Amino acid sequence: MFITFEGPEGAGKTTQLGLLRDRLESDGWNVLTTFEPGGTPVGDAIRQILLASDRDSGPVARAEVLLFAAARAQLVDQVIAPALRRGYIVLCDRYNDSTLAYQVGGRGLPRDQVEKVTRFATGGLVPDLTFLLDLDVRAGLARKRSTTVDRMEREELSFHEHVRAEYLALARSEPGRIVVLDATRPIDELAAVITRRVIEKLRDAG
Ligand code: Z5A
Repeated sequence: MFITFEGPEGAGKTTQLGLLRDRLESDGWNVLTTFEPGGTPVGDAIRQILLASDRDSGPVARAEVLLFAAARAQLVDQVIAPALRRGYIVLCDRYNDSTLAYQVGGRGLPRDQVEKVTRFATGGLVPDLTFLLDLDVRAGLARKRSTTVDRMEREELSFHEHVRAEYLALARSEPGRIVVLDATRPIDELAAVITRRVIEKLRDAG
């Protein structure tokens, strides 16, 4: 089973992914966790280009999509697909929906073209379940601003508002896959809801 965590910066994706991994492992499941962009040597190098460069010297919007897609192709072929074949539950911090939210919603690139690129990168691998941790943009950035600020986080507030709106539109268009959660709820409450949904899904899958 392939499960992804999505949402704006500081929404609590990494926190919830770790809690779900611990719970599933304690129940005896084999779990593999990974993240984007990164998770492979090529992906980690691409991450440096994407997040470390400043606004002027960094990739243009079309190059940005292609770099995220290249990192994802490596991750799918070298990490995610092999783990799924071995019967692992794979938990991934960000995936295709991030590209649609940030590069279509935030950057304004054409949806049909970005969808084709992401489909090519993943070979059509779609998550079985996605948790979208939805959070007011200012609240998310405030949670993050105490640490190092990367190139995407330096974008205008309106960019992040568009990202959030795109995420919510995606969730409306795929209610069977994307579960929207209010990320202001306490960490343990969110973890309980997420665990319940995953256990239901595992039971449905037999
Ligand atoms: N990006 C893109 O543009 N296109 C793509 O295709 C992909 C990515 C794949 C990756 O950043 C950047 O790349 C990201 C999108 C873009 N842009 N930005 N900006 P990243 O991987 O370095 O980081 P991130 O994914 O944006 O965020 P994060 O740091 O991993 O945040 P998080 O995982 O959502 O949150 P967290 O680390 O679990 O928690 C943050 C803090 O909040 C921490 O102090 C927690 O203790 C606290 N927290 C967590 N949950 C709660 C609750 N429920 N209440 C209160 N406090 C909480």
